[in-house]
Amino acid sequence: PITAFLFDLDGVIVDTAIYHYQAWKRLANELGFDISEEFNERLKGVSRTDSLDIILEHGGLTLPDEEKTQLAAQKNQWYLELVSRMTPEDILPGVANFFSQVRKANLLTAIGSVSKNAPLILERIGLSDTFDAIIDGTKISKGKPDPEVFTKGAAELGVSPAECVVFEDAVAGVEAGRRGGMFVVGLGSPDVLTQADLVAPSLEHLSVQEVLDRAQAVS
Ligand code: G16
Ligand code: MG
Repeated sequence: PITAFLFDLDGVIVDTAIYHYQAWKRLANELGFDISEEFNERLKGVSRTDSLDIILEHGGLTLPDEEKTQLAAQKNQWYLELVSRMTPEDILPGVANFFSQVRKANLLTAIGSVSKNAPLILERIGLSDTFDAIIDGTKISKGKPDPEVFTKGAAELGVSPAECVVFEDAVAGVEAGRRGGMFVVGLGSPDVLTQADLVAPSLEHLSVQEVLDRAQAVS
């Protein structure tokens, strides 16, 4: 049976994806090129250093590690300026309602985010005490699409991967959940999240029962 739900943070519970995009775009612009929203899909769920590598390659730049460290720090500073203004009102539509269904169903919950800023964001939006486990960028060595962030979440909850459902908005995150042996709900466009077991536009468009029925049908 399904006993646990593992949630990505950025793009699933809050729309920090837009802030990441704004900060990376600003960095690219300073380096003399631009990134599009379509290009940005490749950065979702990908670690800070891997994202920078993808952006630099896109701009045709090769830089020494020292400079890359500096650029990543600059991006994070801009990103934190945007994040520091967040409040519980930034929680995405449908999340509160979905979580109250999750509680009624007695499911275990975890956050699976590769962001090192995940605890700060959870604090800003008032959800620090909502989850049974929080796996963030400081607890993992491999970012998505590696399954580590979700397999660690399952381990910390004391459940097997087959008992878990992953909720993800990113191509890399969907792949991570699938590689971890979990049922994956993609939140976004079915044209983008082609590997997901089930796709909905957002948590607002899903009920817990519907997810459990679909996940249990394949297990
Ligand atoms: C998030 C974002 C990524 C970001 C990564 C690292 O992952 O989707 O765009 O690059 O975290 O974040 P930070 O620079 O804050 O450590 P997730 O797993 O929450 O979607
Ligand atoms: Mg995400």
